[in-house]
Amino acid sequence: MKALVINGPNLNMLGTREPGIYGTETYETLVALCKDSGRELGFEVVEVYQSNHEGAIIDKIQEAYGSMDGIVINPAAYTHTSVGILDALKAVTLPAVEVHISDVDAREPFRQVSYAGMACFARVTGEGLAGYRHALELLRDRLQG
Ligand code: CA2
Repeated sequence: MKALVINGPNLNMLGTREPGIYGTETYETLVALCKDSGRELGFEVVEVYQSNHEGAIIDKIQEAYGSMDGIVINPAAYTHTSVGILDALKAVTLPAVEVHISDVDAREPFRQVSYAGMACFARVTGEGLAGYRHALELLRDRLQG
């Protein structure tokens, strides 16, 4: 089993600002958490990718076709705007889980809209960084059928 974890814009800033919403842990901690959790859950590969650019995220999703078994994605702000990311997820037909650190449904109305989520079989919100482990667990269960 090979998983690709994708993080969208500004998530590389974790731990530097807005600790009340996103916590105090850094992006490096998140990468380590994904890799460690993935290993424990039985994944052979967990690649963790971050970009601030919509097109780069779309390229990465396309590259996963044929080389990865599933995707965990936090598209960050692009969650609420990007039909391009939705279309890429639909095009590759890989099982995908949407994850958000904060409880997006309890925040501003514009954060309660998710385009990417329409191509995902599961959604994890409001669990902080631990939500990435939960998302990988849901992906593992789906892949192991
Ligand atoms: O809760 C989430 O995971 C979000 O995807 C995070 C996005 C936000 O636009 C979504 O509505 C919900 C923002 C990520 C920005 O992360 C920062 C981290 C530290 C400092 C500033 C921003």
